[in-house]
Amino acid sequence: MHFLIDPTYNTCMNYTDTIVAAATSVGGAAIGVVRLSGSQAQPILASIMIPHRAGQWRSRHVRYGHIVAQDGSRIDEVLAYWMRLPTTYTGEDVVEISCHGGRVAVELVIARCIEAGARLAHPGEFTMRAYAAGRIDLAQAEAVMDIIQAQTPQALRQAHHQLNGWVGSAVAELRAALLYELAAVIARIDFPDDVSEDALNPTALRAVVARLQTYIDGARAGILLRDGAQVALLGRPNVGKSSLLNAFLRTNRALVSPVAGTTRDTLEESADIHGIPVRFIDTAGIRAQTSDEVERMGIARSRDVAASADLALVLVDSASPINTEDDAVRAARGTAPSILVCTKTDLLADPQTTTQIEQFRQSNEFLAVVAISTKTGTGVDALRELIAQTLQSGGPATDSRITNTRHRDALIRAQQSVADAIAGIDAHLSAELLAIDLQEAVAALGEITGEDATEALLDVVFARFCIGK
Ligand SMILES: Nc1nc2c(ncn2[C@@H]2O[C@H](COP(=O)(O)OP(=O)(O)OP(=O)(O)O)[C@@H](O)[C@H]2O)c(=O)[nH]1
Ligand SMILES: [Mg+2]
Repeated sequence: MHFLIDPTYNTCMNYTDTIVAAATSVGGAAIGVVRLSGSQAQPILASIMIPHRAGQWRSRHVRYGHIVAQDGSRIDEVLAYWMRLPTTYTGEDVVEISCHGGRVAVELVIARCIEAGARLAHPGEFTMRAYAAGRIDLAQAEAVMDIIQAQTPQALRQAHHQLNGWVGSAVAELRAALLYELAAVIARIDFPDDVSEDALNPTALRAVVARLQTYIDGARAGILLRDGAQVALLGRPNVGKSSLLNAFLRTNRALVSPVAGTTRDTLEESADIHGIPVRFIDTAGIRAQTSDEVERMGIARSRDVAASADLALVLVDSASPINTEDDAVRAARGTAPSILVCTKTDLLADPQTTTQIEQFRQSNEFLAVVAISTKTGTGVDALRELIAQTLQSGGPATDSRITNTRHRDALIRAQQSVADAIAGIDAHLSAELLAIDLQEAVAALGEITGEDATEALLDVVFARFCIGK
């Protein structure tokens, strides 16, 4: 069964239609929830369901019965309830029908709702309606999606905090401070004789810049928690990269062997590292030179991974001499922050390597130097801890972190505009020019919560959603 999406759909549409979609993922589950929203939600339910007990439909009262076809034949056995507006998710009348979770049952119930007057919802349309009704702001709408896609409990907590509206409150405070200054600037434009230049207050604007900086600084940690981080395992062949990947995952995911060059291609797996969703990338051992074409391709890929990683783990074998291959690895690692991981510490240490590791420890080349043995497990937990600390460094200890690159970019633009306004005040620029800078800052902040969101921006935000959200 296929439901066509209206290609002319855009976020400017009005919301007179009653929409329907599966709120749960379809297929194989005990229960599937079909949700309706709109003025006809309750009449549609009343027209397609025969409740087991006779009686009135009452808001927020669950009823048991059957969804039936037009000829009265039963489609599925359900529990259903209707919630009267306005304190519903969308701010409209909402109906939820819990039917059986099989694909056919859910699709037939949806088809019956459509037959009775509903229209299939567009991706994100329920949340879009919640936003349009003023139930949530744009940052909260995005948090709904983040909750659904959270990869770790900490990421979920962070998304819940955003859904609770801290971003909206923070943005409102900053906007209020800017609007206050903007009012002074506009007063000076309108009444240049009555309002002196001294009425413009760069100190208050500097406080806004500093506050914006705090949020921008914390964003890296917040975004990593939401989107996950990429950590590359780099090292010459046989150094123990795949063994370390397996230790992180606590499974034998990657092939491990004493043969140098066992891993030929990159291998990616995710793990929860102290709440951060980390994607570990095991790579082909990097050699200075090789005549094997496939190995060369693998090494090229390792270099690409190293270049794009958020963090590189550079492995050296503490039981054998450091050689030119190790130098090639260090040269290949790109600009990502890196941790030196000395492997196989259960074996007898190579004295020359021990000296060189000590030199690395003294230099600033690596963020840290850690000794591990995947054979005994020594140091692996400490390394996990260090990875988490490194990825979260600079982030605030609270959940009030910016988690979204869209928000961070808007904060950076707002900060630049405020900085321009401060420079303008210092340079005695005209009030008209200062007003433009401050208006731009206010607008950039408004994009975050949706006050100044354009239709195109809303389309981009809601395009991430799936049908039924
Ligand atoms: N004694 C000891 N041996 C280890 C340790 N870690 C790895 N090894 C051994 O070192 C060899 C190579 O390990 P791998 O994990 O396959 O090394 P790799 O870096 O992935 O190697 P390539 O895929 O060839 O680049 C295997 O025989 C492992 O059993 C360790 O901590 N202690
Ligand atoms: Mg390997």
